[in-house]
Amino acid sequence: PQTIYLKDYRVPVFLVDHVDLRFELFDDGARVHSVLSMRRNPGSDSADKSLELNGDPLTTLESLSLDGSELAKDAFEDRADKLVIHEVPDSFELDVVTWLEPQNNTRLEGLYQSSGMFCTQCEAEGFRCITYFPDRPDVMARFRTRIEADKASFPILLSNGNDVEKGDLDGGRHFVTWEDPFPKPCYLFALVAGNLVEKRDSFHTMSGRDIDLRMYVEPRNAEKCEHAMDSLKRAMRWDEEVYGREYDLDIFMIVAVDDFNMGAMENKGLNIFNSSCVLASQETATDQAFQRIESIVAHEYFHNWSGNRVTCRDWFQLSLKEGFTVFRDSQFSADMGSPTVKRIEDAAMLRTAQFAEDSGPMAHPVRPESYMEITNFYTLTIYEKGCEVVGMIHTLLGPDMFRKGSDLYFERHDGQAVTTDDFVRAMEDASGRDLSQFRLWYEQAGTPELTVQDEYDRAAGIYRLTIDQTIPETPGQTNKKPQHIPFAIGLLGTGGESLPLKLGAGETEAPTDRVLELTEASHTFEFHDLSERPVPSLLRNFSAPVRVYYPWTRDQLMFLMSHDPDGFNRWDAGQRLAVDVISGLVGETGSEAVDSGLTEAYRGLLADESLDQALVAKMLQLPSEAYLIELADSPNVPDIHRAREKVLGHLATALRDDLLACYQRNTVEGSYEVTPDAVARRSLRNTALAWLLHMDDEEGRTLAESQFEKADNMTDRMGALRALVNSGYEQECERTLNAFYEQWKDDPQVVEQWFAVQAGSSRRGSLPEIRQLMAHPAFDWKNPNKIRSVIGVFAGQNLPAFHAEDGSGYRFLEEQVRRLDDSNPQIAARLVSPLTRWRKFAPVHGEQMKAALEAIRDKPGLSRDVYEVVHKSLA
Ligand code: DPP
Ligand code: ZN
Repeated sequence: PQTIYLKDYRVPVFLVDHVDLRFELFDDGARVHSVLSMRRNPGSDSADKSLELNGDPLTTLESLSLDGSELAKDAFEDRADKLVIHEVPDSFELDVVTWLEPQNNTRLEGLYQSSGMFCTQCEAEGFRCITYFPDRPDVMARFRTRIEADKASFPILLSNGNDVEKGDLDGGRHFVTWEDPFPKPCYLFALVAGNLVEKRDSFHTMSGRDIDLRMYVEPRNAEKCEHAMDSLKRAMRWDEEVYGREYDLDIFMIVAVDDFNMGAMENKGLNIFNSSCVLASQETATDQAFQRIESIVAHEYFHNWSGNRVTCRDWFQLSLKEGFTVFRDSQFSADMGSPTVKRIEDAAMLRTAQFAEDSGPMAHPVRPESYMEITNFYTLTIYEKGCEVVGMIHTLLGPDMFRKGSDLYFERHDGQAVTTDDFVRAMEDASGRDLSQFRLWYEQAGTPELTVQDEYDRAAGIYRLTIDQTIPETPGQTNKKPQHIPFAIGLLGTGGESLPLKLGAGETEAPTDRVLELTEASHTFEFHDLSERPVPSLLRNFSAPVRVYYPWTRDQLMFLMSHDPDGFNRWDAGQRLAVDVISGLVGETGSEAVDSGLTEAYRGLLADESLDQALVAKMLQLPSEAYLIELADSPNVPDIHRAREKVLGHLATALRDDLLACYQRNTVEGSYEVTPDAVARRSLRNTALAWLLHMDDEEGRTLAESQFEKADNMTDRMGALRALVNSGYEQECERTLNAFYEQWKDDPQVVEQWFAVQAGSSRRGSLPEIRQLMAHPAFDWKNPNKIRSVIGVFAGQNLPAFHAEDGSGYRFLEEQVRRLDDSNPQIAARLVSPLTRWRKFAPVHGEQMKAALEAIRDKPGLSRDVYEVVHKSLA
């Protein structure tokens, strides 16, 4: 496969002004008539007379005419993935007719069928599977789309924009025509045809327009739309208030489909969602799912401005829309719930998974320099690190200047396809700040490492912090330059009070919170007028996506856990303490004691009702195995698992009565609500239950069984089931799993949760048990959610089983990837990810992981998607 480079970017030679599409949908295929109004791009200096369009080997070209005349066979060349017309005038109309087989499209790119309905996924390069087209985001056109299908089977026919015409046709068929007045890249094109029910609502915009909101779902899901619709309305209001962005079309539609590679897609006016990211009811979705749905609905909606009105020039700029939009949805979620908890969740995910990506063979900058297959670059680096980069601009500029910058960005680039550099320039121009060094965040891969040293000069009353910055090497990048890092800090006195941060000797008024700006490889900051040695609170609110090394003592960490006014750092201190305690036990086989300081800190948390319970619920979660592995050098996963289990067992035993009291106290009265407080209470209860069952406590078992019976919501039902699954109560677990399945077997979203709770459990998810799940009638090789909930969860969460000493977990994944590579390469390439970091692990594991990668590499006919991941990992 070919590598594509950013440095090779050239403006398109031909532009498309208008696209007229006509889809004839049949049981055995679809015919697509496309009329393109094209002209030479005045901005291109190429004199090339030939026209190149992208295509796909699975699409059949039926006819091709230019300005009304059918092209002779020698006038063009139909290569598998490209159509070259040897000579075209400066302005012309091109008629293309293609034939596709959506019913056989298992890649789920382009036009395909999912549970009988037709739907599309065109980002990044799916439109070329539908018709021949200059499939690149800087070609923006107006689309008119007519869809024809059998009326009884496909009463609902949708595309982007407004429906302008509809009517009946012969043979029981009908049509609807849609027109989208906004020019857009073809990756935002969408079509849906199905037998769907419609849920309607409306939104009154800030300028007084009424927008028609519609959700389309399969009839069995009719009662699962309310939460998404409410979330949508909150997101629309929020974007008006916080960013001044109003919706632009008269209709906004959301469709739920079961078979979907991604979480959701922001097609103009017609967002398509993976069912699991949009459908919810109290009975079937957990609190976490409710929150995830709210944020994804908002994310896709926010793309209407950050992505659709202003789009990407090329796919190297993907983070332009994704980083910014994730930042926007994070702000939104923070505003809707608990900002501290949201920050903790985002940072935990980043530190666990993005840091891992950034130190592995697939590490790439937020704006990559090259790729083979762009779908491999929908990564945590593009999304989550990209979000952090935008967040740092927000921190450096402050909210008002940031808003000025975003206003300027939208105004200056409305209707254009632009670059991350254009975004930064708008921020600079609006604020007057120089972000030239800051741009390195887009160019350099790798997680910066900050080493912090301090000294206290009692006689002078000065406390000095020295911060050294280095950025590790990543594939293709060495000798990196220091980056511009906002480093938020505070200093605490022995009584826990916040001390003024006087950076100059004469400073009288000084804040107790400061954002230090690091720009050099080393900086020393002096804080004056301090009569005692302070405890530093570093990188408050996780102000930059970096690793911080400072020799905290356990006493300092316990102090910060209970005194730091920065909620994020309180949590972080607890995590660091737990990491320290668990790491100290890794590989030990004796009966080493668990630090009583940790036990007492947790006891304090469990008892203290004056604390924000949402924060307490987060603080009670021990660092995940994945995070512990990420932090370790040459980790031995089974050893880490045992050490963590040991600490968990110790805490659960020592705190038994506190856990029972916490469980009883946090009963949620009244009707089900997804408020931060109610979510926190359910989380505390379910954590207490999990810990009790972890040590097979009889009272805990009784509580779990009765909670399972009585639960009126999925959070509590799943909490009880999960606790039983991870306990030694095999019979009770079996009975509960069966009861759960019997009750919910007709609901795919719930069955996916049932798969995941087993596949992710180190007690229930042994390899033979995983194979049984895959043999279960509800498992479906064509459905990405099923693959993710069994194979993905096994390899990503059931870490001791995946990393079994005998290599069986690795060989299992190898087998599944090879199998999936033919039918759905995008999902196959994602599944490879846990193997890619083979160099990190102890050699006994690493060598076997490498062997699995080699076996995948040697599969005949390997897809480009998997090829890229495997070759880069082995390089
Ligand atoms: N649908 C994906 C997202 O919203 C890709 N754009 O992030
Ligand atoms: Zn997105």
